[in-house]
Amino acid sequence: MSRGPRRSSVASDWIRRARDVMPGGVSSPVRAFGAVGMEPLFAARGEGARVFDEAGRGYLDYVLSWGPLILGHAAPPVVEAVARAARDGMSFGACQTREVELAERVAAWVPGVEMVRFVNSGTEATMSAVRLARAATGRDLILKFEGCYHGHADPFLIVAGSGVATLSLPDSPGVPAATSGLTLAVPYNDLEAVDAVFAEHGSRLAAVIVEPVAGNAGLIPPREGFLEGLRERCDREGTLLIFDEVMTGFRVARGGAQERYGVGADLVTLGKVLGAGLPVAAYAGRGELMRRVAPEGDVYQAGTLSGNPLGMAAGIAQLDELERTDPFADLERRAATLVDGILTAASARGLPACGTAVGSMWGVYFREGPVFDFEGARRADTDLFARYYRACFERGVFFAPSAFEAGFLSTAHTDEDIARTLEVVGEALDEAQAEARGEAPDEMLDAAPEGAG
Ligand code: KE4
Repeated sequence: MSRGPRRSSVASDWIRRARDVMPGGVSSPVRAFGAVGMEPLFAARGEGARVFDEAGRGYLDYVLSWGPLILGHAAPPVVEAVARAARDGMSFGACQTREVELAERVAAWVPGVEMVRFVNSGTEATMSAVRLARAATGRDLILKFEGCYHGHADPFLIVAGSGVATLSLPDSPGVPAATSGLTLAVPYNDLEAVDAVFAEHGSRLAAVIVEPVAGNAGLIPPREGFLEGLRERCDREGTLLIFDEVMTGFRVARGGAQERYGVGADLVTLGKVLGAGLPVAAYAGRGELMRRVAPEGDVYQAGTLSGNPLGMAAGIAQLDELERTDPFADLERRAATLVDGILTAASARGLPACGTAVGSMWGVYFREGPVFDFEGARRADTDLFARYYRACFERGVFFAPSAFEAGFLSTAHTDEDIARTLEVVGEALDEAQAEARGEAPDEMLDAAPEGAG
């Protein structure tokens, strides 16, 4: 298959203008494409499994807004629901029935959830859950895992994953030692390291916060017994277990990781799929804990746009469509087909690679497997990844522009899309190997801008 056309000069002009008025030209660092040495994509519109740039080129999209778009771009039920809600008003700063309807759906879908508080981002959800855990236990320390990313609030920027890892940032400047000193971090999947923390600090630990499937260091599933082990240790010490399901919620199973692995958390944070692309997130749990939150309780947390009517409408529409179609098994099958195909393509070229799919989240590392923690993820070949990434993108496949991110899949991705993607992956690996041998890629063909994906 021919390579896609050269990036348009239109994009370069927008990137220059963006960088004049926005740090790095982006609203979030992971969008900058820095780790893959490219100018960022400017998305003009999306349709099903594809996103289109400002020159009208289409790309098969496996980023899907970093997870929210499980039905694909501009899914009709979601768009119609949001349009209807918008015609009734953009925001009220008052109660409205849609909040109740979405909260009831979350309580029905997510194991162990009796009450929900909506917020506007995953970061807000995790920082509020930690505040609640500290209030409920009267303790200050939290334990997180290296490579896990729980948003950009100060307590979490400790050996974090996602953009922090992508940019090889140290623990971010601006986080006071007094704050970072309250967060402990140990390797993911390492219960011995957890035991050491509990032995020394157990009585001061308010919460263990974990991504039940680590999706911000590539994709690292929990080892057998890891999540159960966290549950046991938290029960023993009176520490609360927070599952950060912003990424796994409504994606690794209908009821998220709690359902998939049969391990109950005390608090769950949710986002992404919950808002279908609008800024909706939540923290949730059993009533006895959640009733501590103001105004019923004394733990303060608030938000001007929390429970926004458009976001609520989007979330209801997306969850109702997932309820109607129950696509989870089919999504997992397709994600597994994609990963197996990438691993087969790498192996056929003598390239070490490992990876897996959990539900419709997936990840591949260019290194011998398996990968159990962040240290292992960081030993993947990021140079090969960058060459492979650029070659895939030029052929119309948009993966996350970092080796430290999970990929996603939507119900809009067809078997033909997966097959086309695997064709591109093979060509991209050939090109990446040729470049590594010092053979310049052949000139990009200036195909018509009808869209490469
Ligand atoms: P936000 O504050 O970005 O809405 O959510 C933070 C967050 C919390 N918990 C988990 C498990 C998450 O994955 C995230 C955000 N994920 C990243 C991508 N890996 C968002 C992309 C970005 O930073 O732009």
